[in-house]
Order: sequence, then structure tokens, then C-alpha cells
Amino acid sequence: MERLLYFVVCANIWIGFSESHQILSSGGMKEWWESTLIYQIYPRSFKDSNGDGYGDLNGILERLDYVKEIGVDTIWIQPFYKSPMADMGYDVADYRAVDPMFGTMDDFKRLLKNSHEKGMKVIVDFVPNHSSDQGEWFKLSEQRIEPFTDFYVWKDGKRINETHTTHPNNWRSVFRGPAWTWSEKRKQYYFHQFAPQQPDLNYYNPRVRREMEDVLRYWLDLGVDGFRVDAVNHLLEAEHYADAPAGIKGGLGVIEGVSMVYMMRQPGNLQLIKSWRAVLDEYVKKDGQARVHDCEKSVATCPPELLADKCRGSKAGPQQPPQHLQTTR
Ligand SMILES: [Ca+2]
Ligand SMILES: [Ca+2]
Repeated sequence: MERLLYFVVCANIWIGFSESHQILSSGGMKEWWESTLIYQIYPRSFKDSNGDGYGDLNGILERLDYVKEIGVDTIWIQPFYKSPMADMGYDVADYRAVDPMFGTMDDFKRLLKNSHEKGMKVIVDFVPNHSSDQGEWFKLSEQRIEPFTDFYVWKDGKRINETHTTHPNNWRSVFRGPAWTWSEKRKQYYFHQFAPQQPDLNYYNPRVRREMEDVLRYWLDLGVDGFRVDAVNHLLEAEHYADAPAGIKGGLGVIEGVSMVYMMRQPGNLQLIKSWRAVLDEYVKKDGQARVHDCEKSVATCPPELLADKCRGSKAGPQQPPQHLQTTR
């Protein structure tokens, strides 16, 4: 999640093939996402419709004709979910709710309907690695209330003498500092790849996997045309949680002198991505309408198996190539 300092604009032509495309399209015709022009919208700064100083969903609706007019046929809307905005909305407190800053669920439905009536597609962000620490899931997990007790990555502190404990290991956050924050309430540390306000979900817990698949179904049922999946390199962590080795200063995947080798590019990430692709394919099989599944990752840190599985060689992984976000600053 190289922080998205670019607020709007990032149009990309995506090209790729998918298994579902090969099964469902006929006569060699391309699916919409194979040649569509996508316009990225950070809603908070795009267009303010009610004068409160913040862009919103109705602002996007007001400018839809303009977006269409410049030749765009797909919009990708960055997170508009309920969030305390510790990380520009990439700290989601409720995966099924619109933040009041951006409007209401009815506003989103109206925007989606109008987009479709204009022949446009709508892609939304899916932020699976972490939620907000202000969401219900984390609050319940912190209190050890089932089934949320193990929804996040909780560890005891490492004892350093009879009286003191410290972080469970030496892992560093992408945003710098320890990747662990103490919860006085639970008397344990929780893990966060990014900000302390963004606790990582525990993907070794099958309930978490099922819940996040249902989040995808929720938006697919509303009618979205696909997802841009955030921070896929960070989904799973090495299950041994051992101290990471030192890294070369300034080297790739090294933060504050510590290698990210146990925090990124874990083999299981691809299986998670494939499981989400399978959810999209459930819908493709139902109605024959293709959906897009695009994973954020940089080429530099992309797991080799993802690179091999993207695009033309794709069988069940992401449909889109990873390079598009390389255009960001
Ligand atoms: Ca507004
Ligand atoms: Ca993670």
C-alpha cells in the first residue's frame, strides 16, 4: 500500500485473459475489462456535492457525464466505507457501510445504477489485510468475545527478564516502528503491517476467510463490476513469528534494518487471492457477466507465482497485471 498521494487520475488500459473469459465468451470476443479505460477516483477530493468541504459519492454522480465524455468507461472508486480515516479510508471500520462523509448506501446504489445506465462499469476497493481498530470486529476481539477472539493476530509479549516483556518479535511496520502494539484491555500485543490503527486480520482463521468472502458477495450482490484488492503482498505472515534477519540498509523489503521476509510474499497469499477470484467466478457463472479482480502489488515485490499467474497465464488468480500502480508517485 504505497500511500496513495495521488488523489484522482490514474487511467489505465488493462489487458488480460481469464479462465472465465475463455469459458464464457464466444467467438473470441473480448470481455469489457480487457480493453476498458479505467478512471481512478479518490472520493474525498473529487467533487463535493453538499458544500461540507469533502468530496462525496453524489459529487462523483454529478461529474459522471464528464468522466464518460473524456472516454472513460470504468470508474474505480477508492474506499468510501465507514472509517475513522487514519489512513485515507484504508482503515475500514465496517466493510458493509458507507462513511457519512461520502453519503449513504442509497447514494452508492444511485451512483452504481446511473453508471450502468450510461454503459459504465464500477470497481470498488477491497481492503482485506487489515481493518480499523475502531471497528466492531476489533473491539470484540480485544475483549475475547467469540467468534472474534482470533480475528486478529494477537501474541503475548516476549519475556526479557522476570519483570519485563517486550514485543513478540523484531518485525517492523511498513509505516515504521514496531509492527506490534500493546492492548491494555487484552494484555497482549496485536500485529499491524501498517499503522497501529490498522490491525491485521488473521487469515489463518477460517472464519475470517469466510467473512471476507461474504464481504465480496455483499458488494457483488449490489451489482459492482469488480474489485481492486489492496496490499496483497501483506496478507499472511510466517506462522512461526520468529525474529526476522537483518536486511541490507536501503535494500528491497527492508525496514529500519530488518528484513520483511516473514511479513511479505508468503506462499499462502496466492491461495487467498484465488479464493476471492473463485467468489467472483460464482457470479460470472450465474449471469455470464465478467467481473474484474485486480490486485495491488509492485513488480519489485510481487511474488514470482503471482507474476506467472497474472494475465495471459492466469487460471484462477488476479486478472489484471500488477504494473498499473507503478504509475503512482
Ligand atoms: Ca461533501
Ligand atoms: Ca497480514
